[in-house]
Amino acid sequence: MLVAGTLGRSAWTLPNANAEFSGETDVALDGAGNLVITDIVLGGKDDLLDISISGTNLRVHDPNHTLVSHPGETLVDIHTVDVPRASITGNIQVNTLNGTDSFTVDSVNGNPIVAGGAIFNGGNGTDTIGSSGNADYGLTDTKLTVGNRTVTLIAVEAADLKGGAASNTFTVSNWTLTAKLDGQEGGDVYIINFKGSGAGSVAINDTGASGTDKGNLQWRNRGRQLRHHQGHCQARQRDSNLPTAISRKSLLTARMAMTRSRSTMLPD
Ligand SMILES: [Ca+2]
Ligand SMILES: [Ca+2]
Ligand SMILES: [Ca+2]
Repeated sequence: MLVAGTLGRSAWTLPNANAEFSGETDVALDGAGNLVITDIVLGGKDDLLDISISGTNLRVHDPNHTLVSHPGETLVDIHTVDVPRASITGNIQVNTLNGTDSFTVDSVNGNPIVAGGAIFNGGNGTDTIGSSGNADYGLTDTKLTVGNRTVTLIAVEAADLKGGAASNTFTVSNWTLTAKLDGQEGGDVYIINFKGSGAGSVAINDTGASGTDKGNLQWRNRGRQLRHHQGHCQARQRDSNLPTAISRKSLLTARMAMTRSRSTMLPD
């Protein structure tokens, strides 16, 4: 959209009128009952989207950008659109296009992913799938499961998964990208399956002060790295098919430390 006008003898233009007047991210139901969320800024922007349940609605939110609503939806404020969950009979499609984007599934009020699942297409740039709240999570290069619901990942390069106050299980398999896991409070379980080739990394940084966290690390190939830090332990194994003596010891230390209660973990 281009708006032009005159003021006295001068002409003025507002070249970014679309963003000024309409918003920067479109939130629309299509004819098939899919909820389609799209970056509509020319050239893209850095989206910081999250979805959650709000009563009978699915809430779409971006604290940094303005959203566009349509009839049947509620514009709560310029950063927040509510969509009746009953009207989302298909899936949720998130197309963030250009930019360093993130899309977070927030289960604070229950799992917001509809039965038809979601598709997060990050587009160009380094994009992150995120989570928060109580659920069990499964992560691969192409899919995040949140409880019994699925988010298909396309052109997504990183994951930043957080749990909630209860016990949460994180299972990472066939992962060649960059992931951060934080179960927060409660006794959380981390199951990391390092298999195949590739340069994937998983960092576990459990910030919860309660519960006994457990790690199950399966190391079957080269080129992988795992760290469990925040002052507890760190293990690396970058080399060959079998761990070296040093890295085997580190791995065992990591296993032992992660299965102990937090208060008895070894210092760095
Ligand atoms: Ca974007
Ligand atoms: Ca991308
Ligand atoms: Ca937890």
